[in-house]
Amino acid sequence: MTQRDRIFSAPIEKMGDFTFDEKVAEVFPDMIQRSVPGYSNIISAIGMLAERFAKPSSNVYDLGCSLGAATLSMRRHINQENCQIIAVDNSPAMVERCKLHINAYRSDTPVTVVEADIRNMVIENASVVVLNFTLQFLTPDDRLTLLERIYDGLRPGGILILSEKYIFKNNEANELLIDLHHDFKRANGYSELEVSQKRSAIENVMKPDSIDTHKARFKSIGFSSYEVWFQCFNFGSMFAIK
Ligand code: GEK
Repeated sequence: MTQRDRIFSAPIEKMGDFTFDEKVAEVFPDMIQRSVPGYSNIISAIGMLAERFAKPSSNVYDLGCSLGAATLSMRRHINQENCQIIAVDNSPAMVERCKLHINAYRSDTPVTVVEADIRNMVIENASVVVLNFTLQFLTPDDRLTLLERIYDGLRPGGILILSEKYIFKNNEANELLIDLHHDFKRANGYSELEVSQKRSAIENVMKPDSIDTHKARFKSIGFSSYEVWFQCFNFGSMFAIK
């Protein structure tokens, strides 16, 4: 049983920037499920995409793995000789719990959980790379550098799955999609105070890109095909194939 997220339920006097600490890790499955529209659909589809794209004797990366939801979904679907999953997060609280989740079951596809900054990870011989709502926490310069390194580490035909929160250039559309996201959170039991306090806390650590920015960056890096395969309100997921 996972604990309910009540992190922003009481008034907070001085809003600190959001961090992935012990308190967040403890309630994370509840938090992400109630905050990210389409999260479970995306996790399931990541498993399906990994099943298609994972190759024998290759590496599969889950960058910013949190508690390992995408890794577990991929592990259930991948059936390739000598294919291993490397799950990475720089939050000690997340990594500690992720290891417990992964080690709860055995499987033919080995998983290594690494506590590291994804900006310093060596990415090589990759058939699948997942960035499920992680890239958005890096600075714009770091986003480009990491995506270039992922491209270099992917085998030809390999896939990057990139899920993000988006911003939209048209102001009216942008505001509507943000409002719909907040309605979604209220419908999932978050109060007005929780919605507004989380918004203030996250605004300083997360500057989303537009879908056009993502596509232009994929193009400039050299990916041969890329497209949005899922969108719900201002959240979605894209693939980019080398
Ligand atoms: C899921 N993918 O459930 N290096 C390593 N990890 C990082 C870094 C970094 N530089 N920056 C942030 N993180 C998961 C959900 S959550 C998304 C991903 C969210 C980690 C951070 O510690 C956190 O665990 C994760 O990226 C983002 O499919 O909370 O909105």
